[in-house]
Amino acid sequence: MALEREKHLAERSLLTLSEGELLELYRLMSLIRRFEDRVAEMYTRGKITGFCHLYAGEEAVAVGAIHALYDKDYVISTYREHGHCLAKGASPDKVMAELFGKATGVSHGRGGSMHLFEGERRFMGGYAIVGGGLPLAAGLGLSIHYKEEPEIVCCFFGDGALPQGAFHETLNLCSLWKLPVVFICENNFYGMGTLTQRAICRPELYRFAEPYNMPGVRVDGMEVLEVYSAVVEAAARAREGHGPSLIEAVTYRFRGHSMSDPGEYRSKREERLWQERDPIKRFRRRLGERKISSAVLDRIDRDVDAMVDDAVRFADESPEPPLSDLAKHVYVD
Ligand SMILES: Cc1ncc(C[n+]2csc(CCOP(=O)(O)OP(=O)(O)O)c2C)c(N)n1
Ligand SMILES: [Mg+2]
Repeated sequence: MALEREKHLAERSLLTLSEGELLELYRLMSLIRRFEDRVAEMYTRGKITGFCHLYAGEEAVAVGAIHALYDKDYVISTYREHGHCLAKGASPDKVMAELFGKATGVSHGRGGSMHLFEGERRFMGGYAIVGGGLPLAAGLGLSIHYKEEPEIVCCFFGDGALPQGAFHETLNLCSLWKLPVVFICENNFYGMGTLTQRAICRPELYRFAEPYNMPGVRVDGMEVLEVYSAVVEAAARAREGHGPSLIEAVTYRFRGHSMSDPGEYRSKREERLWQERDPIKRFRRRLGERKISSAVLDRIDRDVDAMVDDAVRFADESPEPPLSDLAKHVYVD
């Protein structure tokens, strides 16, 4: 599925990344999976309400891509953004507290699941409007370009954003002005219950890069190192002033579109086939090739479990935002 060159680069990353970095990639994917599992549980128990879209199955995309960035680079995402926010280094305590609507949350309890924002980590938000992050990414890129700063922007969006005018306008302008943006389309084959091929006129989404005069590649979004390698290249290109790139990461969400979607439009067989490609299990096997033992990985899983337990406790015990703060943190001062 992915282009041969991307596979080759991923092989090289397995050899060249340090053991510490490989373990960090594993830790973050494990953290996101366990975090999302607990979010589902807390939602069912009524601790989290409102719209809530989980990222389980897609962890390799956020983790691989964000590992290829510097801390100061910007990330902007969609309403399925818990994973991106955690991969960008936000505290699980503060993300969970946001989902609980508590004052200690990353958005002070004002945003909830779809509107995480962590300015200090340069995580520039989740957005409920499909395609809503794309023009904002162009704005961030323009600001960096104007101020001659060294950072870049990494913009995640779903396949559902491709037919939007905002996608086309943004790619055109970013290419024309050579803005430092890496566009990552998370193609999980569905926009809510609609198959991509029923909504978009061509199946190879990365080829939408061509009319906008930028490189486009497709990577296996269930292989963290493939995503990482592709973003390393695209980020270098953006940073050197050569403009944006489009990366299509082919992936799959393991749960329904949102917590209220039983996902009846997908066959059990299809779901099982993708479960077999679970990015975390696959990466465990790859780490075996680097002689990293499963005992080490099991220990990471246990540490992550404890961290997520702490996050739930922190969120549960945190205060609600007081009524006196109702108008605070809503607009920038
Ligand atoms: C402009 C706009 N139109 C419609 C919706 C309703 N809506 C919410 S999610 C969604 C599907 C988006 O799918 P995709 O971009 O593939 O992201 P995924 O959920 O698969 O991660 C739609 C149509 C919306 N939020 N915004
Ligand atoms: Mg989709």
